[in-house]
Amino acid sequence: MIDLYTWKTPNGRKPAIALEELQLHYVVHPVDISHDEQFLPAFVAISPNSKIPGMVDKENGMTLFESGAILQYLAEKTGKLLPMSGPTRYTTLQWLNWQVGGIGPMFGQLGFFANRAKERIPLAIDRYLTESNRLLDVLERRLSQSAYVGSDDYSIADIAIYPWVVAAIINNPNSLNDARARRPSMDRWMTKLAERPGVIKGMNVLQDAGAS
Ligand SMILES: N[C@@H](CCC(=O)N[C@@H](CS)C(=O)NCC(=O)O)C(=O)O
Repeated sequence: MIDLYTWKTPNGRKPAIALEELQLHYVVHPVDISHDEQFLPAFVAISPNSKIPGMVDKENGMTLFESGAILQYLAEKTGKLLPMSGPTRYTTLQWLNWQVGGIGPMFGQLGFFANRAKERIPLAIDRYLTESNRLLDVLERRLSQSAYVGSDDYSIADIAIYPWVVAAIINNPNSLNDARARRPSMDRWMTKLAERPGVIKGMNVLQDAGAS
């Protein structure tokens, strides 16, 4: 049994999708970051950086934070969604890390400066919008050469990237309104992922919990 500590954000949906895809038994514990629950001592004991998601594997006591590490752990626990050796393993991990180091922070800053900041700072919005579009172009090029992001097989790299792309397009309807139309390979990939039962369930994690 796995305890997943999460909230309904792109990073929070990633492990929920993986747990659904891998058909592992898990219990979701909401950490409402809109009410600062990420700073509660019980959660900080699991995630010392006070960010969701966090995870405890009750089978062996393994405690983890950082969504990329959680995805890799779940894949290695089951031997699925990540090759255990060979070049494709490292290509997949490379794209997983690209999401954690690039897409996540850049799309996150775009979301803040374009949608949530009290002050409108055009320079910041322009910087993060330009970088977000550049990252989407990198994704489009990759998906024009490969069925999925890590390789021709669905993997934890797809699971990491998809919730962020969905959120960026929904949250920036004016600036990214033609993001999919301009990127046919990414559009094809998004359509395929959106049909997966595990993706549907994971994307809806905590959907009925209070406001975010
Ligand atoms: N690199 C981390 C990022 C986690 C992260 O930024 N989580 C956000 C939600 S998407 C969070 O907990 N924010 C609360 C805060 O910043 O106080 C990961 O991939 O797990």
